[in-house]
Amino acid sequence: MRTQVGIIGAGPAGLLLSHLLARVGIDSVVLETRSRPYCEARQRAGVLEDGSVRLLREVGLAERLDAEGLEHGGIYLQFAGERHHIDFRDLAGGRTVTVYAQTEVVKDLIARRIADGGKIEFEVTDTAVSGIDSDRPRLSYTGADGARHTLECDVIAGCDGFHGISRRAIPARLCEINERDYPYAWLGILAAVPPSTDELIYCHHRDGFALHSLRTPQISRLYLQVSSQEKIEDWPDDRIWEALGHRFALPGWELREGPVLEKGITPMRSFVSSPMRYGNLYLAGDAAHIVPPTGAKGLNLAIADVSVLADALEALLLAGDARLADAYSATCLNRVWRSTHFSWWMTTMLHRTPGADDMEFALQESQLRYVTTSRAAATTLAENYVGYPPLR
Ligand code: RFL
Ligand code: PHB
Repeated sequence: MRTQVGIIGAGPAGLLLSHLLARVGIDSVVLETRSRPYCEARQRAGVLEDGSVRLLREVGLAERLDAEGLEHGGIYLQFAGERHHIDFRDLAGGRTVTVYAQTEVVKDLIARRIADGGKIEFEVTDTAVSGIDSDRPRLSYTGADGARHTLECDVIAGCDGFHGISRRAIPARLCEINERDYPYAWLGILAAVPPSTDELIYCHHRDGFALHSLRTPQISRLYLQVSSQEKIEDWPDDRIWEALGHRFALPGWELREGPVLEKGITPMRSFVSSPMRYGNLYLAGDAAHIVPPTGAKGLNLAIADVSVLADALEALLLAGDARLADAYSATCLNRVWRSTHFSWWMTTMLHRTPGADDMEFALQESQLRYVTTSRAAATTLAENYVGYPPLR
């Protein structure tokens, strides 16, 4: 079998890339280890940058996003028993973010690829890449039918997330890895209760960070900082609501509680592997980089990478022009490092490091006070949060 672009992974990066390529007449096949229902239900990100929304709109993927997404013009920062609003519209030239869950982005992408006759193979196993330093790279895998297949490609896109196989196909001696594990994790819940806030609340507290996000007018998404060793079995719903209520407490404001639909613990990590290309293998999204979720950047970086990659592959495969492909890694890494810094900055400003002294707490409060009282500092947060220059 042959295709122009073999794509590993049906997450947001792989699916969007396959859609962008199809629009300019480039054929691709997407291979995915999980089932379609699993991909569509995996709870993850919730915030789309202004540029991500514009891109999805421009390429005809925003019908449900425009109908159901919730546009937010700011966030709240809570610390020292006070809640302050950061007004993105005012500070970032009218730009906003949109709350629309990654589950919905993935559902929209899969439905559209299938409606357009796109090829996605779910439930494959033993995906392997070979010949990436030749002009005939190959992808082999065992299909859901149990048979072994080989796909001959012009290029391969590794969109298989942090635990995928594609990054490891690049010779280790050529990779520069920068990485940091944080000594805490997020316990996240999805709850059947209307949000107690109109915009996200990022909360600094002596017991640790908390975040109030949302999914729909009926469904809330909340996170608590917990230790990295914490087990979800030790967190019955009552204990979670009590900790959330305590951290978010503010006179005259109440946290509404409701049935917990889902809960899980996510580790916090910064990771950048460069370069993002080797021969005819291009990495995109979490396969190349991970940010801690405090800056709401991971999904947006995946979208930005494949937007750059689609343009590069269009020039390369349709016009034989390799300039954008040669610049791919450097172009993406610029944004990746900006997001990596912003995510690290938000994370270290808002979380309690286990064992840290009062000095850390006082420095964080001082930084938060500065961000909420200086227009220059607030603008820095706002323009990073809504995202960097337009993607197209
Ligand atoms: P994904 O979504 O991990 O998709 C990779 C896909 O590849 C498949 N795969 C393979 N397929 C074939 N062969 C193999 N060998 C394979 N190995 C793996 C996997 O099954 C999967 O389907 O990566 P992608 O597309 O790069 O997308 C990245 C985003 O998912 C991620 O960055 C965000 O979810 C991060 N993130 C957030 N990002 C934001 O922009 N805003 C947010 O508000 C936000 N909140 C979050 C987050 C991530 C979180 N967790 C759980 C890590 C909140 C949380 C709690
Ligand atoms: C989410 O809604 O899941 C979410 C929102 C903002 C973040 C991280 C996660 O910074």
